[in-house]
Amino acid sequence: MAEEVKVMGMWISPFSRRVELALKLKGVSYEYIQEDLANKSPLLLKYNPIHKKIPVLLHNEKIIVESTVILEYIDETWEGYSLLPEDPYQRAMARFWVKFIDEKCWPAVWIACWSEGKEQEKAMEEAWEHLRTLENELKGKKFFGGETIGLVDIVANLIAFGVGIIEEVVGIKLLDEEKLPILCRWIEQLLSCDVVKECLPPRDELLMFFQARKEAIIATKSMVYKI
Ligand SMILES: N[C@@H](CCC(=O)N[C@@H](CS)C(=O)NCC(=O)O)C(=O)O
Repeated sequence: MAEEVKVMGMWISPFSRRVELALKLKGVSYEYIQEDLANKSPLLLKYNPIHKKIPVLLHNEKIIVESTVILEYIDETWEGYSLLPEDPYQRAMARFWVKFIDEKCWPAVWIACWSEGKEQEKAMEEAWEHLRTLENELKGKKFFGGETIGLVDIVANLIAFGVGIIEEVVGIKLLDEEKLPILCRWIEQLLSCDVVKECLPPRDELLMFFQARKEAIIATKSMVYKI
């Protein structure tokens, strides 16, 4: 019987792009279901009643939520391309960097992008500190996964895909080639991979999305940190 693999996501979401990229690296065909987060579908609420968020992976009768949990499920379910290394210590280290990106680095980068004035200056310093930590981890390597894209690269798409465009919209420079040459070279290398290109949201649409977000923030004078 043919497998049923579906991804509920949103075109702009780096979290659902993670899942798509992992499935593509594994060579697994899937059906993509676009979710409207402004008007969440009964299916999303049924499949992810706790977080009510995308992405959701549907594999035959199984439902898996939370992107990093989904990535490990994908790695363990389908053979071939490996997202995590073989060695238990290296696997532990990859999971450490995944947590660092999601819990420390990305929140700091996001706040630096969308805050203003003194708060922004402070947030940018914090974001740089975390980005420099990632830069150090990349020293001597092409990807976080070594010679090939691994779990950490997939998770770090957050930084590679959208930050450059947000910088353009809000007029800041976090991913500065002089400050972070290794990280900037990693972004270039990652974004030039064909499989990654297939997962990139259209640049123009992303630019329009973030422009509209900026205007909404200005109009309502509210700083909404949620993506
Ligand atoms: N920790 C979650 C984060 C996913 C997430 O933030 N998804 C956003 C879209 S990018 C969402 O569904 N937001 C809906 C909401 O917050 O109500 C994961 O890694 O899957």
